[in-house]
Amino acid sequence: MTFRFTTAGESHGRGLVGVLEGIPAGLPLSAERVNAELKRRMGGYGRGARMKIEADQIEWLSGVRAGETLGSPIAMLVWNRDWEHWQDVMAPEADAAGGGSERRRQVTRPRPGHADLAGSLKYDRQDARDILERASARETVARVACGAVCKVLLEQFGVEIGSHVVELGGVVAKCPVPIPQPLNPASDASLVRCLDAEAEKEMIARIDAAKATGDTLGGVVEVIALGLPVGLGSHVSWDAKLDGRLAQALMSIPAVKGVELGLGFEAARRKGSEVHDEILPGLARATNRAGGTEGGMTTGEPLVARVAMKPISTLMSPLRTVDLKTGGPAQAQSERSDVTAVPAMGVIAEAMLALVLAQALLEKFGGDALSETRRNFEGYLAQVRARTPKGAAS
Ligand code: EPS
Repeated sequence: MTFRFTTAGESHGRGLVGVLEGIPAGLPLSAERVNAELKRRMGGYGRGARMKIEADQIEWLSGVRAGETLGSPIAMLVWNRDWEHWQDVMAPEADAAGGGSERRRQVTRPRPGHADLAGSLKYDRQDARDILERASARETVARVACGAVCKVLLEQFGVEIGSHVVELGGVVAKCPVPIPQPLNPASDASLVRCLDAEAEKEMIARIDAAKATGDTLGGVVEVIALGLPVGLGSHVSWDAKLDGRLAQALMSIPAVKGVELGLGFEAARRKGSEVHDEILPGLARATNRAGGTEGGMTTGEPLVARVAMKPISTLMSPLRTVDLKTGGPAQAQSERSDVTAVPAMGVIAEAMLALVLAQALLEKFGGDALSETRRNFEGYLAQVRARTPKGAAS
């Protein structure tokens, strides 16, 4: 079965839909589990008023029966509570109050950094709302729902995914060594999902200061997957390489401008002897500077990615722009928004990591039913174990 997922929905439309195909039959699944991830996405200090309106929860539309997947497409719907206030503006019918020349809440002063300008020109729209409604990070609700299902699948194979904020508004956190396990209960306990209490205080102070001046802040999140088997992904073709697929998935998160695996850019500054992870008896590694992939395949070490998010482009003290209606200089439109969404981006990055890893796992082990996937997985692990040199620690 081909693995694929897609989302539909506008930020202030009726709701968001996620469709996920290729998950084997027999995976135990509950709405509670998916909703717990949606709740995590809504959190974080620096979020705006919208998160007070919403209470994101899925309704199953298909693919699950009596608490187990059927192997058919899994469709999930999340209603937008805020839609109630936008019904006329977002109505699909041409004669609705928000339609035609009477359109309300039009956006003609594109925000630098948002999809407003390029989208309006490309799609030939006079009202940038036709672009921003879909470009909004609200779409990530549906990604997180699909990612939550993938997390449940991965857990069946001993894989656990977590994240924490390592930088926000220029404040760099000291990362505890070792990172706490499990990771998410520790990071979720912090208002900014940061494991360094001193840095957390400073991050919160900077968010307050940015809010006071109508500004926004970016940051960096570290996302980690533990328990992966060696050999997911492949070296054989460019589009099979797991590192490339991870980078694409993580870069597709709104406002993300950079992705590093392991040492990332730092690896380019060091000598080879200070970069590569020596192989020890039992095929263990002395270090994990690679961040869990070599040659486009998992090494069996923790997968460690760092994801950099730019500050949100809706500024309450707006930047210069041009009014597309008049062609004259103007101040960019100010829509209600967040001061920062870096803590939430970590949850979204976990979902994207889970989607890519679940796809790679199912590519390798196949199976229409979970029992079949598991048999194939265990057979492969036995094969790898048999290759571990005799007498070595495993
Ligand atoms: C978001 C919902 C949005 C924004 C944010 C993310 O709600 P609203 O536009 O109604 O305030 O809070 O969207 C953006 C940052 C953006 O650039 O569009 C959400 O559910 O995550």
